[in-house]
Amino acid sequence: MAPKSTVTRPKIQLDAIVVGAGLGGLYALHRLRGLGLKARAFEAGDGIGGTWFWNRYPGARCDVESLEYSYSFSNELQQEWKWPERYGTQGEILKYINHVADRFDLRAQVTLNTRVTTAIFDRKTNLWTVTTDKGDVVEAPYCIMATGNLSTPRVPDFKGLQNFKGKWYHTGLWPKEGVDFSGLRVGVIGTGSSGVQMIPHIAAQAKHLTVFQRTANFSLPARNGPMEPARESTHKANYPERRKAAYDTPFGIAGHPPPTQSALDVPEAERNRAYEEKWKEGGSISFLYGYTDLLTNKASNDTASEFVRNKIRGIVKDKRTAELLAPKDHPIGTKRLCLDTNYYETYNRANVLLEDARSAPVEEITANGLRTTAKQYDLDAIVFATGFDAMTGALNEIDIRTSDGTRLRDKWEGGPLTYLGLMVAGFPNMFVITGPGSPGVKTQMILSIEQHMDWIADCLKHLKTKGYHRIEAEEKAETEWVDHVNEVAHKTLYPLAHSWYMGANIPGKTRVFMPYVGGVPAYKRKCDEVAAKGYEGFTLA
Ligand code: N01
Repeated sequence: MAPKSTVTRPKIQLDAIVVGAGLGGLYALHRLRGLGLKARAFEAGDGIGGTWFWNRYPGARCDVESLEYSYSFSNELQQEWKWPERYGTQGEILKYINHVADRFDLRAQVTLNTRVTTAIFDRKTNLWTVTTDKGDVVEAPYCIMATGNLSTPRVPDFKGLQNFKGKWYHTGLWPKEGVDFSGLRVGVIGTGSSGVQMIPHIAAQAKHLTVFQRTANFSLPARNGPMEPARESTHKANYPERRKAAYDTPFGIAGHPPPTQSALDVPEAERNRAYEEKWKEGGSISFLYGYTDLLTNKASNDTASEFVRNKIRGIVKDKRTAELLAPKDHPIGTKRLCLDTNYYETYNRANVLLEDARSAPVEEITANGLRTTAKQYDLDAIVFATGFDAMTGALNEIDIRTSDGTRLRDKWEGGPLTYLGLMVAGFPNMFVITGPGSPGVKTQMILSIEQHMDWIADCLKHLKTKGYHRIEAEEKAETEWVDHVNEVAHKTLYPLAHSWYMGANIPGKTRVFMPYVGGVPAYKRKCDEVAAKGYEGFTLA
C-alpha cells in the first residue's frame, strides 16, 4: 500500500479572510478591495450565493419584493438589472448574485468547495490563522464571518433514518438537478417558510402528499406576479430616495406608510376592512406595519391573528384540517410570518393530507416510511423542511478560538454574546456580518449586510489611519448591549413564540432571544454613534 501523502500547501497571507461567499461575503470582498486590502473568501458550496445557492426546493422564492431585496451600493447595477417578477425566485436571485460577482469581478477572489474548519487568533502577532478542510492555511490580521444566519440545515435526530428505502431531502440542501416527485407518496415534515412555499408544488406533482405539522404557522398571500413596467420604472426613478427611506423603517423596507394608531383605537369593522385590503395587496410588511402595536400588544395582535385564522377557515373546506392549520399557540408575526401562493388552498386537494405531529409526534423513520405515535405511513420520499441551527450554528461549527484558549463555542454555551452583533469580546479583529444581537434577520437582509459591511470598512479605514492593529469589543459594552437586546425583545410579543429566533427549534439549545428588534433606525444610530465617538465600547491597540 502506498503511504498516505499529506498535502502541505503554502501558507496564504492576506489582509482579510472572508468566510462565506453569499450576499454578505461578496459585498465584503467588494468593500475590502475598495480599501486596497488583499482578501479572499472561502466558500463550502461549489458555487457562490449562500442561502440562494443551497435552498433550491420547489417554490423557493424571496418574501421581500425584488426591487427592495437587492444591493443598493451601485446605482448602475440597480438601474440595469431587470427583475421579472414581484418576488424573486431562488433561480432568479442566484442569477443576480452571479451577475454581481461578474460585473464587479469578484469571482477570482472566491475559493469554492472549501469549508473553513478552524480560526485561531494569536494575541501576540494579532493575526488570525484559518484552516480549511482542503488543507489551506491562511493568515490575515482580520477575519470577516459572512457565514449566514440560516446556513446550518438541521434534520431532527429521528431514529431509523438510515433504514429508509426511499429518498430523503432537506430543503436547505436541495439537489441541483431537482427532484421529480411524480407518482410518489411523499411526506413533508415541517411547516415554516420553506414548507409553506414548497408544499403546493409537491402536492401538484406527487401522487400523494402527507404533511406532518407540529406547529401551525401564519401565512399571508404573496400575490406574486410579473413585474409591472410602471411599478419598476417608478421605483427605479426614485431608487436613491427609496433606499434612504428604507433606513428609516423598522424592517429596512421602504414604501409602507408608518402606522399612526393602535389596532384597538379603530372600530372592528374598519379594522377588518384594513386587514382585508392588506390581505388582497399581499406581502407581510404592510400587514404587520398596519397598526403601531401589533407586535407589542397582545390584544391588538389578537385582532390580526383572528382575521387570518378566519381567512384560513374560509379557504380550507375540511373543518378539522382548517382548525389544525389555524395557529393558536403564538401571536401573528412572532414567528417569521410566511408568504405563500395557494398554501391553504392546497389542503382542498384530494391527494393532500395534514397530520398533527404535535399530538402524534414522528417517532421513527422506518424502511417504508415513518411512524408517528399514532400510526405508520408508507412513503416513497421524505422531505425535511425542519429548518436550521439559526444564527449561531454556522459560527459554532467552526472551531473559533484565541491563543489564550478562549473558545467561541464555550463563550456562547448560554446563548450568543456580541457587541452590536458585530464583534465578540475576547475575539479581536473578528467581525460578524448580521450576527446575533443585530437586527439582520428581522430586516431586509441585503440592507443590513450593506450597513454592517460599510461600518466594518469604515472601522478598518480608521484603524489603518490611526496606526492601530487590533480592535476588540469590551466585556462591559458587550454585556450592556446583550442586556439591551433582551430588554427590547421583552417589551414585544416575540418571546411568546417558540421560534428559531429563540433557539427553540433545536433541542438543548439555550433559549435566548437572539436578534435585535429595536428596528433599523435605532440600531444604525447606535452603530454610527459608536464610530463617531472613536469606537466607543471597543479597545483599540
Ligand atoms: O424552517 P423553520 P424554515 N417534528 O425553522 C418543524 C427563512 N426562509 O426552513 O415550529 C416535526 O421556520 C418546525 O416545527 P415547530 C425564514 O426566515 C425564508 O421553514 O418547531 N416538526 C417547523 O414547522 C424562515 O423563518 C424564505 O414546532 C418539526 C419547521 O419544521 C427561516 O428561513 C423561505 C420537527 C421548521 O421551520 C427558516 O424557515 C424559506 C420535528 N422533530 C426560509 N423539527 C423566504 O424568503 C422541526 N419541525 C420566503
